[in-house]
Amino acid sequence: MAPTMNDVQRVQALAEGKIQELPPQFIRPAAERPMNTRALEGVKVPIVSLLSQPPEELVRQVHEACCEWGFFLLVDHGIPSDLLMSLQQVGKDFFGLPMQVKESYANDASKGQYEGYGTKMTKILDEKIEWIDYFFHVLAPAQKVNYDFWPKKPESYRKVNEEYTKALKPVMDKIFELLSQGLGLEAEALKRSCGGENIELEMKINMYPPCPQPELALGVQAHTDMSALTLLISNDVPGLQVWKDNNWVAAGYTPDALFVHIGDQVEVLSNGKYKSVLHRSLVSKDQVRMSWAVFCGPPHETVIGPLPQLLDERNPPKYSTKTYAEYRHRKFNRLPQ
Ligand SMILES: O=C(O)CCC(=O)C(=O)O
Ligand SMILES: [Fe+2]
Repeated sequence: MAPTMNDVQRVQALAEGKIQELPPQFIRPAAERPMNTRALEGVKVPIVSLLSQPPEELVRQVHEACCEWGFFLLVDHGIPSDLLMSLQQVGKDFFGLPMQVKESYANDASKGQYEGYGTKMTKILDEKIEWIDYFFHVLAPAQKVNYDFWPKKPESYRKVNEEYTKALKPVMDKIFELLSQGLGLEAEALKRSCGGENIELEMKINMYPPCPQPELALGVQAHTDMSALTLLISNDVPGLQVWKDNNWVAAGYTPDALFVHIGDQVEVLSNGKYKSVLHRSLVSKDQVRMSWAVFCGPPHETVIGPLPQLLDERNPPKYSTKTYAEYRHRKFNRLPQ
């Protein structure tokens, strides 16, 4: 039977119960525990300034970061600091509302309603749960937005999120352009392949409450994003780690930086030139970590495969071509792509 609202144990509620020990369903197997898999010290993730000059240098930096890491921090992106602060404030205010109010936004995956307030559940008995609650909704395009799913409190939630979407879109466009140019393609190539102006933006607010035994748990387990690109900001509590050359590397916290993740669809389109970055997030003993991830992905009916311009006899396709809907289905059900 599908879980009803009342069976879902929110991680935030569990954390507020001041438990001393982590319940067993959150305890990771030894090989995944942050205490046994520490991030390499002294290695830093790439940082790219959008003001880097000349333009070829900017293309080169993004290309190198995405070939080697599939990830970089973007600074000087032009999104005002106070807008980033407001986005964080309205998200924080929502999670500060009484549980009963938050539950009125509960999602219901069993009915195909993915938007709303959620906690990841698992149907697999020995699979571990992540130490996280989240809020998920569509930001764009306008015809796919359903404001019924958005938080109505705080009142400025909608206005701030709309402003953020408006400010983020040109940054997303610029990143797609730079990525396309780095592959020797025309600037519009990658975005056009992801549906052009119909590209879908989804907001996921991740809320990681303080965790009694953070060394045994994960906020989000190691994964790659299904999207084409993910653009994320976080509060000042570090936690994100990215996988590079068989080690975890901490992304740290850089004020106002946008964390840019290459997702699976750009890896496929680029025929593996750009890496979809494997990443995970850790939790803290006494601080709330929050992050705001915007997943940028093609409309589900879009057919995605290695771009023909990148293929020749020496570069055969490394990935199969399929709709994004089919890709998602296979990923969710852990079927081979
Ligand atoms: O919180 C983070 O920094 C990462 C979250 C994440 O990977 C995701 O939501 O897909
Ligand atoms: Fe992710």
